[in-house]
Formats: sequence, structure tokens, C-alpha cells
Amino acid sequence: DHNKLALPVGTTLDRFIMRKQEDFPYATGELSQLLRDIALAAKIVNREINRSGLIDIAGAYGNRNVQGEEQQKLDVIANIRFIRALRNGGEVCTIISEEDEEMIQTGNVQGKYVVAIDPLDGSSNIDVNVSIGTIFSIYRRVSATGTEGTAQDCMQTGTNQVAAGYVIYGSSTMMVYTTGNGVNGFTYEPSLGEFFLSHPQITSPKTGSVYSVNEGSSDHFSEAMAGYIAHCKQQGYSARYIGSLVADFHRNLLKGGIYIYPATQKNPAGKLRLMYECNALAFIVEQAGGKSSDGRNRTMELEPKGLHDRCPLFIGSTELVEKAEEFMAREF
Ligand code: AHM
Ligand code: MG
Repeated sequence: DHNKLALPVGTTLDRFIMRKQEDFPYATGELSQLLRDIALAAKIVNREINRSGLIDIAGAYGNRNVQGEEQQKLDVIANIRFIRALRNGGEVCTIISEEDEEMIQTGNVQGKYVVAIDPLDGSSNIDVNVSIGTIFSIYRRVSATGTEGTAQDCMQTGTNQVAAGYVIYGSSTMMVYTTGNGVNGFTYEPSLGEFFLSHPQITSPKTGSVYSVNEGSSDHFSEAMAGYIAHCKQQGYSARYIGSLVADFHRNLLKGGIYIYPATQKNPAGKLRLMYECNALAFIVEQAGGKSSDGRNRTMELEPKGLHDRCPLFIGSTELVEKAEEFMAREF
């Protein structure tokens, strides 16, 4: 019952999470705590990102650490912050991250959840003051508690996600997430240090007139893919490509559009990662009424074979994704 769940704009994220939990009398509150842990880490990462232009003058600015060590890169800092928050929170047994080849065991063997995270996506945009993001997926472990999480826990299909979200560090910082009951967006108020509900029950426009793809690679697209791009141009669509997945996705989610990272000759399975980039956004877009596939199969039903698997991504407004799939079907 969605109405029971409706909370007014301006509700803080913490209160929102708490009130949602009250709607599920048997919930233990662990997932709620986990989401709050992620939001806390996001605030810390946001602070680091806002200062990032000062890193090169860190010495003069007095920000060098006591050992006089070099500042670490922001994606490394973000990785450390999120892992630390999830470890301290206690609900997560195992994490997979874009920054780490192997699974990360938190030591919380009683933790019921596993998290897949890209701590800072689009990191080539940091130095030039362009929006970047954090992307996360949450799964319930399938192995028994009391031991470390397993690869099987970390390689579930996207349909098993219990929650997913992203943080966009843009002109405002926002956290957008779903627990399978629609999608809600919260905007950060830095002077108060709080996220406030600003975008309740986000719905993806059924169609749109924006396509987002790196056309610099179009010589290496398949014929079917090139055909779809030609179709977008015939329709008079606008091209918008930031090169920062969260930012491109977020714009298209709110305004309507399609984001594509196709297979190319160089990257036959595309570039983006199934477990901590594609599945999370697929869950969100579907909860908002949109669609996500690899051009043929629903993203959330793809079987992961490795922690860092890649897959092509066609995501956004339902009608646009379906039209792209019509073109892609000619390829198979
Ligand atoms: P990253 O995980 O190394 O930051 O790369 C992911 C980014 C996405 O944010 C973006 O959509 C894509 O790579 C852009 O790739 P390209 O420069 O090939 O268009
Ligand atoms: Mg990434």
C-alpha cells in the first residue's frame, strides 16, 4: 500500500528510513541501519569531494597529514570511507568494490547482508569539477551467518537485490534509493548536514528525446547499434553525454531518455560492471517504471560469472529502451 508509505517532502532521510521500517512490523532494523551507514559515508565523501580542488595546494592550505604524506586519490578515499562505515555498522559480512580485486571480509560474520559498491564512479571527472557518483547494491546473503560471506553471496542475480541506490555529487548532492517500493530522492543540505526528501516517488517518463552514448566509439559499434543511433538522429533527439554514469542516468531518469554503453570492438562485453554499476541502476529504473537490458536480456536476470563481470547497458525510458532492443534484435 503506497499511500501508507507516503511521507511529505522535507522529511529527513533518517526519519524516512525509520518510518518505512515501522511499516514492516517484523523488520529487525538492520537494513535501515545499513542505509544510514551508507548515507553517513556519503556525507563524508561529499565533504572530501567539495574540497578536491584544494588538494594540489594542500600544503599551503594546511591539510597535509601529520606524516606529511601525499593526499590519496579521491576514489581511494571514497573506497576506504564506505568500507569503514559498513564495517563499523555491523550488518554487512562481505563487500565487493570496483576498487578491490577480491571480496572484502568485514569481520562481521553475523552480518546478514552483502554489498556491491562502486565508491566513486566517473573519477576522471573529478579534476574538472564535473558530477560524479557512488553506486551500491544490497543483497541478503545466501550462506548461513557465523562464517565469512562467499562468492555465491556476492554473485546473485540482480533480481535478488533488497535495496539499491546511488549518490550523485553534482550541483547538489543527492541520494536516490529503492527498497523495492518505488524510488525516492533526498537532497543534501550541507549547512545542516542532513539529506531531506526532495523527490518522492520518482517515475521515469515513458519516453523522451535524449540519447546518451559515447559516439566517439561509433566506428566500433555493431551495425544494429549504429542503426539505432541513426534512428535517434532521424527523430531529432538531443545527444547528452557527461561520461559519468550516475549523472547521465540521473538526468535521463528525471527528464526521460536512454543511456547506452554498448559492446564495442575494444570492449566486446561493454565497459560497465554488472554487479556494482548496472544492476543497481536497473533496479532503480524498473522501480521508477523504466527499463534496463543488455540490448536483449533484462539486466537483473543476467547470470554473473565473476565479481567484476561487464555487460552492455541500455537503460532509461521504457519506450526508448524497447526501440533500441528492436534494433539490437537484428544482430542476433
Ligand atoms: P570508471 O568506473 O572507471 O569511472 O568508468 C565508468 C565510467 C562511467 O561513469 C561512464 O558512463 C563511462 O565510464 C564512460 O566511459 P567512456 O569514456 O568510454 O564513454
Ligand atoms: Mg565505475
